[in-house]
Amino acid sequence: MDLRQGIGLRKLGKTADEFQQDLLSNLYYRRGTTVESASARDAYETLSLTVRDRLAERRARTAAAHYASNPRWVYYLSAEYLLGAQLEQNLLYSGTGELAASAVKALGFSLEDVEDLDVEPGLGNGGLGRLAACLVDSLATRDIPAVGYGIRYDLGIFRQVITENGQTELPDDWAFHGNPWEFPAPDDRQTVGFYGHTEPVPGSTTRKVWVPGEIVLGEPSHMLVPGYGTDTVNIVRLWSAKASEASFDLSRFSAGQYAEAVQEAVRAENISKVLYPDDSTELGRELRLKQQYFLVSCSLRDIVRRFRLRNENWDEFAEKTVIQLNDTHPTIAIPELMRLLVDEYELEWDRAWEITRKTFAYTCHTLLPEALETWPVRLIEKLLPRHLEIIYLINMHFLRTVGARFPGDQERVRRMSIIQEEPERRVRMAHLAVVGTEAVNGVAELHSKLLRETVLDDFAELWPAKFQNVTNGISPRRFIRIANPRLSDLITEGLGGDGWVRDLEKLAGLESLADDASFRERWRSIKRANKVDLAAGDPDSLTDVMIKRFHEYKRQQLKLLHVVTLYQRIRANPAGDWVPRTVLFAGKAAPAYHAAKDLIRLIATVAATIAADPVVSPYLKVVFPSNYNVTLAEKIIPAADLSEQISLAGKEASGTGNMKLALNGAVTIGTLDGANIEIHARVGDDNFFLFGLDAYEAAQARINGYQPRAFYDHDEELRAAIDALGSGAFGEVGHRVASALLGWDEYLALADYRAYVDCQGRVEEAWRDHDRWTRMSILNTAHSGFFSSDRTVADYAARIWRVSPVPVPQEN
Ligand code: GPU
Repeated sequence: MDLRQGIGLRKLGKTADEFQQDLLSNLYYRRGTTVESASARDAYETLSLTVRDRLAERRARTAAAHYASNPRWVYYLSAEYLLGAQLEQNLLYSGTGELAASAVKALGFSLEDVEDLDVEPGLGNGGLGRLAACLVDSLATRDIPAVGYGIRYDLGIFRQVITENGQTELPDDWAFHGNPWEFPAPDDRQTVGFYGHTEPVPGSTTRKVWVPGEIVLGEPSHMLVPGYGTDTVNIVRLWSAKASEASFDLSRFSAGQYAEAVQEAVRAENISKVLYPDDSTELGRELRLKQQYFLVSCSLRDIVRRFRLRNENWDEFAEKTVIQLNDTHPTIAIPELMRLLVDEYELEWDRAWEITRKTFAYTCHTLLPEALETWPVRLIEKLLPRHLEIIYLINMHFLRTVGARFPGDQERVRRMSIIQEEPERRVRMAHLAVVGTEAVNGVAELHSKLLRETVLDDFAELWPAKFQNVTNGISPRRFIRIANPRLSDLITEGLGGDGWVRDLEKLAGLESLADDASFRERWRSIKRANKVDLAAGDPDSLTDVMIKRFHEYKRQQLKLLHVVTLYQRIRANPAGDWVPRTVLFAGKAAPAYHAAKDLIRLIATVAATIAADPVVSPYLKVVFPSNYNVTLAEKIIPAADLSEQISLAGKEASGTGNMKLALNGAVTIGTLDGANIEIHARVGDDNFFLFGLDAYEAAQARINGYQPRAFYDHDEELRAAIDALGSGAFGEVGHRVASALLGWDEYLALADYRAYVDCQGRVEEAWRDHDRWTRMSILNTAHSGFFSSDRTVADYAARIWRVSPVPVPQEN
């Protein structure tokens, strides 16, 4: 048989018998056990391998098709991926759900037992990491040749336990039992240098030799990323740090110095030991910079290796390659590619710069000044001495351009420089990312506009064409088809087919069904059944959810003030006609973010107080499930009635939870922030509860000397709520939160309190009218089509990446 003809593989069977046969083969040959002694974990591992084999066959055809067409590739560089649980996804994407259920049953287990053992790899913090996962899903679904590069952290985002004392953090050893979804690829191992010094190259003015002081190995493994409704299977390639053999000190070990013997190896392997659990705040730690360079160095060498499989001429590199930087975390890739091209491949500086600039594109995910990464010059100098020299050269050329365009404007040069001088010299990674790329985008319309008008205004003036918007999106597969099977089935029935799962704009067809009373009734009972499954509270109560990372700008404190106000109103009038509500908070706080952790603790305490109050508890319940992650989100979102998106306008770059909730028929109460604006524009005023300051008013309020006390003084209910929190009944934590609000209130919670609480009154009015609410719910889903990450990827492909699909033939 000629292996170069096609992929040389037999197709795996599609019948129940064939599937079961394959499962048995895997049980005996790969798991090494028997039917009689198979545990639930054996069943899980074996099923996973059986499903994986089906994707691997498609992967082989995909790779063959990509190799044959030598296409332009998208490489997505991201420090974070929140891929979610894999088994259920891969059953759906391989169309083997029913085969799997019966095969597993024959082994004596249910599919649910087995799915419970599937642990999600928590290799990210929040929205940014989940966005990366949605984009790679949609890249595969759109048949775009792509690889996602990331770090295989041994420990993912911490496991959170909520008690009345607030949040505690436990390590997340996600791959403790192994991970059946990944393929190690030790042959593609890379060598990464750190520290050391540079030496001149005789006869060259631009080239240098970098002599690193430490060497670490990067070992890749990949996970399969199947497209939905297509044969494409792409990969994410994750790097683990490995110590070289030489770093184990055998003589020390023999002398009984066990700790010292492994010390160097431990230090090397610590690079991929743990995900930094901070979300959108800059963290100035040497190990974090090491992680960033580790990811970049391994990935760029891999990209170059792949390029050279089919190409020789460097002039084609930027035509065959686009590298998307997911925020600034991988921005050191810009000087690293320059270093490879100039020092190692001996290209002229100008030619190397031309290639580099054309290769990269940068997505910015924030407006918060504290989230814009900068690194101390002396740290980069120590860790990456050659990169600092290259950054200086890039900056010199860049500032010449600025000087030529704006002669004599020294102030502008100072503002735009890649190097910040005061109070200490630091490298501004966002500036480096803008200078070294072909395109820069924000993640929602308002965000992209504010980037151009504020944070990056000088750059937008210099290079207006470089700045774009690509509004975020979410995978309809994971966030409705998998998460909400009941609603998905009803939609499929209502629309007469399941084409909407690949073409989400088709949901618009639900609009007319909103007027159909029996359809509304079914919609409503599905929402109720999802609430019963979630078991968070009375399924007939208004399920009001705020699920996202804890951050002051997102304003969980504003939601808490509302809860306290409801509590006080009910206490004052127990016989009132109250709308029963279940308020669900979920989310993690960065372990060192004390204000956010205070808030979690305060919410937990308030929840307990309400639960213990016989007068209030029939109407108001506050729940705070532990450990919010993708898996938990998939359970909460289908059960939500009301979606809280109440960040201070101008602070949330986009938000993506807002899209997931609207897609599942939750109605949003929200500010004019991030993608809320685009949701509001599509669902319309009647189907969205809008309140609060807009971004310009919020910025203006600060400038005009905002006084939180004035709001406290003039609003009796607000005063009562804050006084209750600060009264001592909730301890020191209540005190701290209350006085932070009264003293400074960075995110204007008090300014928006009255508008918010009154808006919640309109929510209750709408809720009392079941028909009206259900109509709103259906129309939210109907108008969510735009928020598919398939559309996001199509936007990037057309306007930033300029790539086309490469379909994978069904047979080889
Ligand atoms: N985001 Br910067 C993160 O999750 N982590 C970060 O470090 C930074 C941004 C979020 C934004 O806060 C959110 O608004 C956005 O929807 C998401 O990235 C994806 O773009």
